[in-house]
Amino acid sequence: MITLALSKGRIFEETMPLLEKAGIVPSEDPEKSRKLIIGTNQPDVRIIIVRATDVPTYVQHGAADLGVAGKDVLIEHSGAGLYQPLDLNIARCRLCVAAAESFDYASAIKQGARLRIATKYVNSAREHFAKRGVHVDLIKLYGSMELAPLVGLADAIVDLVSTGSTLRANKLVEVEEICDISSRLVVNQAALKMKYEQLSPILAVFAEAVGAGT
Ligand code: PRT
Ligand code: MG
Repeated sequence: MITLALSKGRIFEETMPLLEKAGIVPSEDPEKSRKLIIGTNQPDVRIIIVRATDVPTYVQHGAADLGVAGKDVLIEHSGAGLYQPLDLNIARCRLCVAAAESFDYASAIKQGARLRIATKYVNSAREHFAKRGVHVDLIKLYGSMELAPLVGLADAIVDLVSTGSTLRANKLVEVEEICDISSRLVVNQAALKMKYEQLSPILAVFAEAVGAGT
């Protein structure tokens, strides 16, 4: 049995065309079903539905053989025991620093102010500001980061941006780009050895589909 860990929403949707190329078709739509284990047209392949941030954990411990996770999630997770053979180039966005339109971020930095930064991405944020030599107090949040500068919890946030409409709707502006983000295939290192016969054709189809060759 091969177990693939995916999160609902954009990762599931954007992984589907790749799975279809590998001849794998889920028997249910996770948006409509409440089932967390979904069978496929292949009796020895199943999909488990987990939170996006939990995908690396399931794969690391071998509860899933492979999965798809955002680079944002992988940077925050230790990545131990995970083989990351492919950038699937899906669920693309960028990790940014954003602040209220009314906050003069550039001057604050110039004056050497200590900034309060709210984010779910504490590792990425710590590394970014350390590189820039900016002193920050990091405030860990689990969602809706956009609210923090509006109610005085933080001076700025580190969050993912794709269209920019969430920032605009909350009168925030992007002040720095940290990095581009896309989702990667992650594979349990032990499973890759033990189940090589079953996994390698799937990996080959994925590689071909994203133009990485085989
Ligand atoms: O939503 P939930 O809390 O369940 O979990 P999640 O947010 O971790 O999962 P999900 O499915 O929303 O995101 C899974 C992966 O998709 C992330 O790990 C990213 O790698 C990738 N991705 C791509 C995004 C976005 N684009 C994105 N725009 N993840 C989140 N967003 C959010 C962003 O945080 C912000 O709140 O969308 C909002 C901004 O979008 P725009 O279009 O308004 O700029
Ligand atoms: Mg989300």
